[in-house]
Amino acid sequence: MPQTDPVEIAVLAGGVGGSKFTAGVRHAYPDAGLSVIVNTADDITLHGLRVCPDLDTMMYTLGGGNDAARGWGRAEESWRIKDELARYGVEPSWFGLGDLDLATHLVRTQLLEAGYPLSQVTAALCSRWLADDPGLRLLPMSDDRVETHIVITDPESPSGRRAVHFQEYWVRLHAEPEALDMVRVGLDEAGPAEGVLAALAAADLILIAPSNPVVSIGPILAVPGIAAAIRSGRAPVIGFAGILDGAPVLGMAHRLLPMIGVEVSAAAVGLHYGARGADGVLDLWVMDDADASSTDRVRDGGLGVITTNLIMSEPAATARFVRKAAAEVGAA
Ligand code: FO1
Repeated sequence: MPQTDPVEIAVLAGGVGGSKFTAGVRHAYPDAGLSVIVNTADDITLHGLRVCPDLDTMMYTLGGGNDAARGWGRAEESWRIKDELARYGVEPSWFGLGDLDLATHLVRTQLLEAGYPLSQVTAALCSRWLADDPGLRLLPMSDDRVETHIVITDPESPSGRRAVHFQEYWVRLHAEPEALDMVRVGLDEAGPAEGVLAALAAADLILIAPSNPVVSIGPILAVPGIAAAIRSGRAPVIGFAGILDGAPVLGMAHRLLPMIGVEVSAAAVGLHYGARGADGVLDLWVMDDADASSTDRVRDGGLGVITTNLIMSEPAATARFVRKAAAEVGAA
Protein backbone atom coordinates (compact mmCIF):
# COMPACT_ATOMS: atom_id res chain seq x y z
CA MET A 1 0.00 0.00 0.00
CA PRO A 2 1.47 3.42 -0.88
CA GLN A 3 2.26 5.47 2.19
CA THR A 4 1.88 9.21 2.44
CA ASP A 5 3.64 11.53 4.86
CA PRO A 6 1.59 12.57 7.91
CA VAL A 7 -0.05 15.96 7.50
CA GLU A 8 -0.34 16.60 11.24
CA ILE A 9 2.06 15.27 13.87
CA ALA A 10 1.86 15.56 17.64
CA VAL A 11 4.96 15.05 19.79
CA LEU A 12 5.01 14.58 23.58
CA ALA A 13 8.31 15.85 24.94
CA GLY A 14 10.43 17.18 27.79
CA GLY A 15 13.35 19.60 27.54
CA VAL A 16 16.83 18.81 26.29
CA GLY A 17 16.28 15.36 24.72
CA GLY A 18 12.78 16.35 23.65
CA SER A 19 13.95 19.39 21.76
CA LYS A 20 16.72 17.46 19.98
CA PHE A 21 14.14 14.87 19.03
CA THR A 22 11.65 17.49 17.81
CA ALA A 23 14.34 19.14 15.67
CA GLY A 24 14.81 15.73 14.03
CA VAL A 25 11.07 15.29 13.50
CA ARG A 26 10.99 18.72 11.85
CA HIS A 27 13.88 17.64 9.63
CA ALA A 28 12.00 14.47 8.66
CA TYR A 29 8.72 16.23 7.93
CA PRO A 30 9.41 19.90 7.07
CA ASP A 31 5.91 20.50 5.70
CA ALA A 32 3.79 18.80 8.37
CA GLY A 33 1.85 20.63 11.03
CA LEU A 34 3.86 19.89 14.17
CA SER A 35 2.31 20.32 17.62
CA VAL A 36 4.67 19.70 20.51
CA ILE A 37 2.99 18.99 23.83
CA VAL A 38 5.60 19.95 26.39
CA ASN A 39 6.00 18.95 30.03
CA THR A 40 5.38 21.80 32.47
CA ALA A 41 5.70 19.86 35.73
CA ASP A 42 9.34 21.09 36.02
CA ASP A 43 8.11 24.69 36.21
CA ILE A 44 9.10 26.80 39.16
CA THR A 45 8.64 30.34 40.47
CA LEU A 46 11.95 32.01 41.37
CA HIS A 47 12.58 35.65 42.27
CA GLY A 48 8.88 36.20 41.55
CA LEU A 49 9.26 34.91 37.98
CA ARG A 50 7.59 31.89 36.42
CA VAL A 51 10.24 29.71 34.78
CA CYS A 52 9.17 26.93 32.39
CA PRO A 53 12.43 25.07 31.68
CA ASP A 54 11.15 22.52 29.17
CA LEU A 55 9.10 25.03 27.18
CA ASP A 56 12.07 27.39 27.11
CA THR A 57 14.57 24.73 26.09
CA MET A 58 12.21 23.69 23.31
CA MET A 59 11.56 27.27 22.18
CA TYR A 60 15.20 28.34 22.22
CA THR A 61 16.42 25.14 20.55
CA LEU A 62 13.87 25.13 17.74
CA GLY A 63 14.28 28.89 17.36
CA GLY A 64 18.07 28.64 17.09
CA GLY A 65 18.79 30.62 20.26
CA ASN A 66 19.82 27.88 22.69
CA ASP A 67 23.19 27.15 24.24
CA ALA A 68 23.84 23.78 22.64
CA ALA A 69 26.76 22.85 24.91
CA ARG A 70 24.87 23.53 28.14
CA GLY A 71 21.58 22.15 26.78
CA TRP A 72 19.40 24.79 28.47
CA GLY A 73 19.25 28.58 28.41
CA ARG A 74 20.37 31.12 25.83
CA ALA A 75 23.43 31.16 23.62
CA GLU A 76 25.85 34.03 24.28
CA GLU A 77 24.35 34.44 27.73
CA SER A 78 25.75 36.70 30.43
CA TRP A 79 25.13 36.39 34.17
CA ARG A 80 25.37 39.90 35.58
CA ILE A 81 21.98 39.84 37.29
CA LYS A 82 22.65 36.40 38.79
CA ASP A 83 25.96 37.70 40.17
CA GLU A 84 24.25 40.80 41.52
CA LEU A 85 21.55 38.71 43.24
CA ALA A 86 24.32 36.64 44.82
CA ARG A 87 25.92 39.84 46.15
CA TYR A 88 22.61 40.61 47.87
CA GLY A 89 22.73 37.09 49.32
CA VAL A 90 19.42 36.25 47.63
CA GLU A 91 18.56 32.57 47.32
CA PRO A 92 18.27 30.30 45.48
CA SER A 93 21.76 30.78 44.14
CA TRP A 94 21.87 27.22 42.76
CA PHE A 95 19.54 28.00 39.84
CA GLY A 96 21.01 30.33 37.26
CA LEU A 97 18.82 32.73 35.31
CA GLY A 98 20.93 34.42 32.64
CA ASP A 99 20.41 38.04 31.65
CA LEU A 100 18.88 37.21 28.26
CA ASP A 101 16.82 34.35 29.66
CA LEU A 102 15.42 36.65 32.35
CA ALA A 103 13.64 38.70 29.69
CA THR A 104 11.63 35.59 28.72
CA HIS A 105 10.57 34.99 32.32
CA LEU A 106 9.69 38.66 32.82
CA VAL A 107 7.45 38.68 29.75
CA ARG A 108 5.87 35.33 30.69
CA THR A 109 5.20 36.38 34.27
CA GLN A 110 3.66 39.69 33.27
CA LEU A 111 1.33 38.02 30.78
CA LEU A 112 0.35 35.29 33.27
CA GLU A 113 -0.33 37.93 35.90
CA ALA A 114 -2.46 39.82 33.39
CA GLY A 115 -4.62 36.68 33.21
CA TYR A 116 -3.53 35.00 29.99
CA PRO A 117 -3.29 31.19 30.11
CA LEU A 118 0.17 29.64 29.72
CA SER A 119 -0.78 28.29 26.27
CA GLN A 120 -1.44 31.81 24.97
CA VAL A 121 1.63 33.19 26.73
CA THR A 122 3.72 30.45 25.12
CA ALA A 123 2.26 31.28 21.70
CA ALA A 124 3.15 34.95 22.28
CA LEU A 125 6.76 34.08 23.19
CA CYS A 126 6.98 31.69 20.22
CA SER A 127 5.76 34.37 17.83
CA ARG A 128 9.28 35.75 18.18
CA TRP A 129 11.25 32.49 18.20
CA LEU A 130 9.32 30.31 15.77
CA ALA A 131 8.13 32.99 13.33
CA ASP A 132 9.94 31.24 10.47
CA ASP A 133 8.01 28.02 11.02
CA PRO A 134 4.28 28.77 11.27
CA GLY A 135 3.45 25.04 11.20
CA LEU A 136 5.26 24.47 14.49
CA ARG A 137 3.28 24.99 17.71
CA LEU A 138 4.48 24.57 21.29
CA LEU A 139 1.69 23.63 23.66
CA PRO A 140 2.18 23.37 27.42
CA MET A 141 0.66 20.10 28.63
CA SER A 142 -1.64 22.11 30.89
CA ASP A 143 -2.65 25.70 31.57
CA ASP A 144 -2.99 24.69 35.21
CA ARG A 145 -0.07 24.81 37.56
CA VAL A 146 1.51 21.39 38.13
CA GLU A 147 4.80 20.90 39.98
CA THR A 148 6.73 17.73 40.66
CA HIS A 149 8.22 17.41 44.14
CA ILE A 150 10.58 14.59 45.08
CA VAL A 151 10.56 13.04 48.55
CA ILE A 152 14.02 12.41 49.99
CA THR A 153 15.40 11.38 53.39
CA ASP A 154 15.90 14.21 55.88
CA PRO A 155 17.17 13.13 59.31
CA GLU A 156 16.37 16.60 60.67
CA SER A 157 12.68 16.44 59.82
CA PRO A 158 10.33 14.79 62.41
CA SER A 159 9.07 12.40 59.71
CA GLY A 160 12.61 11.64 58.51
CA ARG A 161 11.57 12.76 55.02
CA ARG A 162 11.24 16.00 53.11
CA ALA A 163 9.77 16.92 49.72
CA VAL A 164 11.87 19.21 47.51
CA HIS A 165 10.87 20.82 44.24
CA PHE A 166 12.08 18.77 41.26
CA GLN A 167 14.48 21.56 40.26
CA GLU A 168 16.09 21.50 43.68
CA TYR A 169 16.44 17.72 43.46
CA TRP A 170 17.85 17.89 39.92
CA VAL A 171 19.96 21.02 39.90
CA ARG A 172 21.04 21.60 43.53
CA LEU A 173 21.18 17.99 44.69
CA HIS A 174 22.21 16.53 41.29
CA ALA A 175 19.67 13.72 41.82
CA GLU A 176 22.11 12.21 44.34
CA PRO A 177 19.73 11.46 47.27
CA GLU A 178 17.57 8.42 46.72
CA ALA A 179 14.16 9.47 45.37
CA LEU A 180 11.72 7.84 47.79
CA ASP A 181 8.49 9.15 46.34
CA MET A 182 7.06 11.83 44.10
CA VAL A 183 4.23 14.31 44.61
CA ARG A 184 2.79 16.01 41.55
CA VAL A 185 1.17 19.06 43.09
CA GLY A 186 -1.93 20.16 41.18
CA LEU A 187 -1.93 17.29 38.71
CA ASP A 188 -5.23 15.66 39.68
CA GLU A 189 -7.11 18.95 39.24
CA ALA A 190 -5.28 19.91 36.04
CA GLY A 191 -6.67 19.61 32.54
CA PRO A 192 -5.04 19.61 29.10
CA ALA A 193 -4.05 23.10 27.94
CA GLU A 194 -5.95 24.90 25.22
CA GLY A 195 -5.16 23.18 21.94
CA VAL A 196 -3.79 19.91 23.32
CA LEU A 197 -6.81 17.67 22.74
CA ALA A 198 -7.41 19.28 19.34
CA ALA A 199 -3.78 18.60 18.35
CA LEU A 200 -4.07 14.96 19.43
CA ALA A 201 -7.36 14.55 17.57
CA ALA A 202 -5.95 16.13 14.40
CA ALA A 203 -2.71 14.12 14.45
CA ASP A 204 -1.98 11.49 11.80
CA LEU A 205 0.99 10.38 13.90
CA ILE A 206 1.78 10.73 17.60
CA LEU A 207 5.39 10.48 18.75
CA ILE A 208 6.60 10.12 22.33
CA ALA A 209 10.10 11.59 22.54
CA PRO A 210 12.98 9.78 24.28
CA SER A 211 12.54 12.13 27.25
CA ASN A 212 12.57 11.24 30.93
CA PRO A 213 9.71 8.74 31.42
CA VAL A 214 9.16 9.73 35.06
CA VAL A 215 9.33 13.52 35.19
CA SER A 216 8.81 14.57 31.55
CA ILE A 217 6.56 12.11 29.69
CA GLY A 218 5.01 10.79 32.92
CA PRO A 219 3.36 14.09 33.90
CA ILE A 220 2.07 14.73 30.36
CA LEU A 221 0.41 11.32 30.23
CA ALA A 222 -0.93 11.81 33.74
CA VAL A 223 -2.79 15.05 32.97
CA PRO A 224 -6.39 13.88 33.19
CA GLY A 225 -7.72 13.40 29.65
CA ILE A 226 -4.43 13.21 27.72
CA ALA A 227 -3.70 9.47 27.86
CA ALA A 228 -7.37 8.69 27.17
CA ALA A 229 -7.32 10.95 24.10
CA ILE A 230 -4.18 9.24 22.80
CA ARG A 231 -5.54 5.77 23.50
CA SER A 232 -8.85 6.36 21.79
CA GLY A 233 -7.49 8.42 18.87
CA ARG A 234 -7.01 7.34 15.27
CA ALA A 235 -3.29 8.16 15.01
CA PRO A 236 -0.63 5.49 15.40
CA VAL A 237 1.50 6.15 18.49
CA ILE A 238 5.25 5.50 18.51
CA GLY A 239 7.48 5.79 21.56
CA PHE A 240 11.26 6.14 21.48
CA ALA A 241 13.56 4.86 24.21
CA GLY A 242 15.82 7.31 26.00
CA ILE A 243 17.55 4.44 27.79
CA LEU A 244 20.27 2.67 25.83
CA ASP A 245 21.92 -0.44 27.12
CA GLY A 246 20.70 0.18 30.66
CA ALA A 247 21.63 3.86 30.99
CA PRO A 248 19.96 7.13 29.97
CA VAL A 249 21.46 8.82 26.92
CA LEU A 250 20.84 12.21 28.57
CA GLY A 251 19.89 13.22 32.08
CA MET A 252 19.38 11.13 35.17
CA ALA A 253 16.29 9.00 34.55
CA HIS A 254 18.09 6.11 36.24
CA ARG A 255 17.75 7.98 39.56
CA LEU A 256 13.95 8.17 39.24
CA LEU A 257 12.81 4.96 37.50
CA PRO A 258 13.39 2.80 40.62
CA MET A 259 11.09 5.15 42.56
CA ILE A 260 8.16 4.15 40.31
CA GLY A 261 9.20 0.49 40.30
CA VAL A 262 10.46 0.44 36.71
CA GLU A 263 13.78 -1.20 35.88
CA VAL A 264 16.36 1.02 34.17
CA SER A 265 16.11 -0.57 30.74
CA ALA A 266 14.59 0.36 27.39
CA ALA A 267 12.34 -2.72 27.43
CA ALA A 268 10.97 -1.94 30.89
CA VAL A 269 10.19 1.68 29.95
CA GLY A 270 8.35 0.53 26.81
CA LEU A 271 6.31 -1.94 28.84
CA HIS A 272 5.65 0.79 31.39
CA TYR A 273 4.10 2.99 28.66
CA GLY A 274 2.29 -0.14 27.52
CA ALA A 275 0.43 -1.25 24.40
CA ARG A 276 -2.67 0.69 23.41
CA GLY A 277 -4.76 -2.46 23.33
CA ALA A 278 -3.87 -3.18 26.94
CA ASP A 279 -4.53 0.15 28.67
CA GLY A 280 -1.23 1.64 27.55
CA VAL A 281 -0.56 4.27 24.88
CA LEU A 282 1.81 2.74 22.32
CA ASP A 283 1.46 0.96 18.99
CA LEU A 284 5.22 0.68 18.51
CA TRP A 285 8.24 0.95 20.82
CA VAL A 286 11.58 1.86 19.29
CA MET A 287 14.78 0.84 21.08
CA ASP A 288 18.43 1.21 20.15
CA ASP A 289 20.21 -1.67 18.43
CA ALA A 290 22.17 -2.05 21.67
CA ASP A 291 18.95 -3.41 23.21
CA ALA A 292 18.15 -5.89 20.43
CA SER A 293 18.40 -8.79 22.88
CA SER A 294 15.33 -7.57 24.77
CA THR A 295 12.89 -7.29 21.85
CA ASP A 296 11.29 -10.66 22.72
CA ARG A 297 10.56 -9.40 26.21
CA VAL A 298 8.72 -6.37 24.78
CA ARG A 299 6.83 -8.50 22.23
CA ASP A 300 5.90 -10.99 24.95
CA GLY A 301 4.40 -8.02 26.80
CA GLY A 302 2.10 -7.48 23.81
CA LEU A 303 3.91 -4.46 22.40
CA GLY A 304 5.25 -4.04 18.84
CA VAL A 305 8.96 -3.21 18.82
CA ILE A 306 11.82 -2.43 16.45
CA THR A 307 15.45 -1.54 17.06
CA THR A 308 17.55 0.98 15.18
CA ASN A 309 20.37 3.45 15.79
CA LEU A 310 18.78 5.97 18.20
CA ILE A 311 21.76 8.29 18.65
CA MET A 312 20.56 11.83 17.90
CA SER A 313 23.95 13.02 16.60
CA GLU A 314 22.29 15.53 14.24
CA PRO A 315 18.73 16.26 13.10
CA ALA A 316 19.23 14.18 9.94
CA ALA A 317 20.13 11.10 12.05
CA THR A 318 17.03 11.58 14.21
CA ALA A 319 14.95 12.11 11.06
CA ARG A 320 16.15 8.76 9.70
CA PHE A 321 15.03 6.75 12.70
CA VAL A 322 11.73 8.66 12.99
CA ARG A 323 10.91 7.93 9.34
CA LYS A 324 11.92 4.29 9.74
CA ALA A 325 9.59 3.91 12.73
CA ALA A 326 6.76 5.76 10.99
CA ALA A 327 7.07 3.41 8.00
CA GLU A 328 6.64 0.50 10.40
CA VAL A 329 3.19 1.77 11.45
CA GLY A 330 2.23 2.74 7.91
CA ALA A 331 2.64 6.48 8.48
CA ALA A 332 5.90 7.30 6.70
N1 FO1 B 1 19.93 23.47 34.89
C1 FO1 B 1 21.00 23.43 35.69
O1 FO1 B 1 21.61 22.37 35.82
N2 FO1 B 1 21.40 24.55 36.39
C2 FO1 B 1 20.79 25.74 36.28
O2 FO1 B 1 21.20 26.71 36.90
C3 FO1 B 1 19.66 25.81 35.40
C4 FO1 B 1 18.98 26.99 35.17
C5 FO1 B 1 17.93 27.05 34.24
C6 FO1 B 1 17.30 28.24 33.95
C7 FO1 B 1 16.26 28.29 33.03
C8 FO1 B 1 15.87 27.12 32.39
O3 FO1 B 1 14.88 27.18 31.47
C9 FO1 B 1 16.49 25.92 32.65
C10 FO1 B 1 17.54 25.85 33.57
N3 FO1 B 1 18.19 24.67 33.84
C11 FO1 B 1 19.25 24.63 34.70
C12 FO1 B 1 17.80 23.42 33.18
C13 FO1 B 1 16.78 22.64 33.92
O4 FO1 B 1 15.88 23.28 34.71
C14 FO1 B 1 16.74 21.12 33.97
O5 FO1 B 1 17.76 20.52 33.26
C15 FO1 B 1 15.41 20.58 33.49
O6 FO1 B 1 14.30 21.07 34.16
C16 FO1 B 1 15.36 19.07 33.46
O7 FO1 B 1 14.65 18.80 32.32
